[in-house]
Amino acid sequence: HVLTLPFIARADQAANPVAVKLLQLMASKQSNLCVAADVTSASQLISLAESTGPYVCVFKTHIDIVEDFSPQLIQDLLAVAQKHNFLLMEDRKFSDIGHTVSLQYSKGIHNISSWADLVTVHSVPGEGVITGLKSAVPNLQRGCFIVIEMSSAGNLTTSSYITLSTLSKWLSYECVVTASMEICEKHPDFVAGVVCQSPNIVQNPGLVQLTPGVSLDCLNDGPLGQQYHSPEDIIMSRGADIAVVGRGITQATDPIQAAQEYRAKLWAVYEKRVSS
Ligand code: 5BU
Repeated sequence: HVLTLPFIARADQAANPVAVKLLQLMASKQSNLCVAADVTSASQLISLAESTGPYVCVFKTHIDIVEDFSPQLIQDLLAVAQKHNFLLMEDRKFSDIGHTVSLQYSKGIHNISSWADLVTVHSVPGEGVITGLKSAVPNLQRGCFIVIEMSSAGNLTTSSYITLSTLSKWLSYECVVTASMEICEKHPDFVAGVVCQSPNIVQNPGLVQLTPGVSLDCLNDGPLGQQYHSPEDIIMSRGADIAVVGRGITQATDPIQAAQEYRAKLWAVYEKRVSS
């Protein structure tokens, strides 16, 4: 079963080269922590990468929120990623037609494809969104994560609370999951994994499950809609391979200590999972 297979064994079964590298580095670094670096200045971004870098497998950015963005920031980010051995994920959630996403990926001031090992993409536009992204990076080792379920309250991708009266909602949800997984299977060279909240969506051991909405202290962020779960819940019950932690680390009094604590707790639950 996927959930009890160690990351290192799954690396042999991954088809996307970034997924192979990711699973190997998770095993060697003993980290299944991704920090969500939702900060708005270049200096904050670099200092967060420097301080949390030793404890993370993936450093996730929203590069379009950085107010003083410059190409130098990317050079600095790449240097820190190399120094601390983590991958860069731009959480762009591409969601347009293939031609447009290929431009959004490889053009503009952020030139995402030139530096981000991984990007996120919505499956809503259909397969063309993947073909479009792929066409922009014919000679680069890049990968994507397909967003299948979101963590926010009231999102339209949930199958929870199934009753007879919500059967049609459930059926349409099942179709979205199935169709999204079909896209994954059709593009194994480019798809590294999925972003979701439930176990059993990922059946292929070569795909990685990334799950946001993790906090040791909070249950939600009020009207903004985020919903949090504990490391135990996210790794054991929800099937996450990698847990995404943003404010739990970035807004902690001591982000280094918080990153160490989240890494240790998340890794301990993973070890429990594979030994069960
Ligand atoms: P937080 O501070 O731990 O709530 O940040 C969560 C991060 O994960 C943030 O960067 C979001 O963009 C990202 N995210 C999410 O929270 N929920 C989702 O379903 C997806 C991404 Br997809």
